[in-house]
Amino acid sequence: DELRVGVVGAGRMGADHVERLAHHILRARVSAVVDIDLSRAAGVARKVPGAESFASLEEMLAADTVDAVVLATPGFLHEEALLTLVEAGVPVLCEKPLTPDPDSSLRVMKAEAASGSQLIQVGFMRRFDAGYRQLKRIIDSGEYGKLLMLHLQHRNPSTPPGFTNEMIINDSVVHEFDAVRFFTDSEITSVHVRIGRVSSLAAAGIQDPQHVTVQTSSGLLADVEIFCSAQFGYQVYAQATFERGLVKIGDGAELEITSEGRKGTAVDPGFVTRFRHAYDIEVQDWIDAVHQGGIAGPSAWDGYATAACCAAGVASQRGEGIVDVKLVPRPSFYS
Ligand code: ISE
Repeated sequence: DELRVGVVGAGRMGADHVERLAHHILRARVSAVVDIDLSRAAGVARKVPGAESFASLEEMLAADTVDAVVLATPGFLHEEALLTLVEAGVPVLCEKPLTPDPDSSLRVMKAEAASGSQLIQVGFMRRFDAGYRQLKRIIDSGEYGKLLMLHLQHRNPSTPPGFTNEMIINDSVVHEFDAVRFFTDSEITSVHVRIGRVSSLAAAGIQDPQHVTVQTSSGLLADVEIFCSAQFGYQVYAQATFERGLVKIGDGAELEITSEGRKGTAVDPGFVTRFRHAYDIEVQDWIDAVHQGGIAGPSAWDGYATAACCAAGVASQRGEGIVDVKLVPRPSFYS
């Protein structure tokens, strides 16, 4: 009883998910790889016995070779693909973001709710990271008292070609928006983005680093240093301040080496390695849930709510100061 999974988008994340599904995930196999660049799809599919390649989602669906889909195309292509998949009743693990803006996320949410079943899980993989889960458990247990503040740091070595200043919010800080919502079980009500000193090493048009402050409906303040041109490697840290203690996560380094007058640990090169285990758990839990007819993680509501935070963040980045996040009431379908 293996699920036949089609991976749509054969770029960095798509290819990584194909490799994961082929070698690390139980009760699933890759049956199709789709990319608008058919030779790229074929290049990835070739590594998996039995996987076919297609140049479009429609061609893959017409061939009737998939039970579920991992959507790993760029975010601006998600809405159309999600509407097609929901219409066809195909479960989908959609890489973040759900869609790039709240209006398109709302359209996707409405189509899903109308279909009557939760078909969409959004790929906020940090919720499956061991450190994130431990911190969430500590917050929920109350063992150090009430959570008072979150200090988050998110650093990438450099920005890929085509990365824009808005993508610092929409592509990168979107993870912190989801993390704050995950940790606090409350929605973000305002976002403030400030830009101070800019690195001379940032790509043209990128104002890096940026400082983001959010507040939640439960009053909590969280701040984020986002720095996408940090040069040295990849880091994602969180420090939680409680009434009676501090908890820090993110330094999952396994080896500390002392040699030649220095003591240190390796820095991850990027998110594919840093969150490898989180992606593995995310995909396995999703496959298991799809076998049972459901999802096992962030829903289209989480995709919509974070898209609304991003819209506020980009407005603030453009100089609008503290911008309120306005959400439609949460449909009972997502409660
Ligand atoms: C990228 O799209 C991701 O999702 C990574 O997790 C994040 O660290 C990076 O900043 C984004 O560009």
